[in-house]
Amino acid sequence: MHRAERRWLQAGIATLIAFLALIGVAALHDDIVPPSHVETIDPTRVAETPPFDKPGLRQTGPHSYEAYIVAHIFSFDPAHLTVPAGARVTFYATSPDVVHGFFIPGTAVNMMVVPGWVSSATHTFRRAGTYLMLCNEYCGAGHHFMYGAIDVR
Ligand SMILES: [Cu+2]
Repeated sequence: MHRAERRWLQAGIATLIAFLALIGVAALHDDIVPPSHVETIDPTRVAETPPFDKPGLRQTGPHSYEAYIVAHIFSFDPAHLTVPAGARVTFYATSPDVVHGFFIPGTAVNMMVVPGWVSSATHTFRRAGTYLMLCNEYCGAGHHFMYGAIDVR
């Protein structure tokens, strides 16, 4: 084998090992896990199905909240949430129409929102600030208008 060929092969294998190690660190240390698609919901009846008939934030403990989000073309309902710093928020999201994304940059919350399923992810907002909620699955002509914000105070 040519020396240059062996070097490229070694570089490729080293890159693969580095990526697998990063995935391992992300999964085990940073708590990044695949979004749970465990719960199902009739996508034609989202507006009548509790708790998605009244989307929004519910406080479940001194620092814990549940946020029920309906992602539809082309907005999130609700599009704006306010929580205190230190709040641990579990997001539950579903879609009555097409596949959307629910992504909060700077956090591990990044899930597909698939009609018929309830996706969930949890994040503790330790630092105050404004966090964006973005749809990162192209969902149609108004996709770029599909965003919201979480104010952490
Ligand atoms: Cu969308």
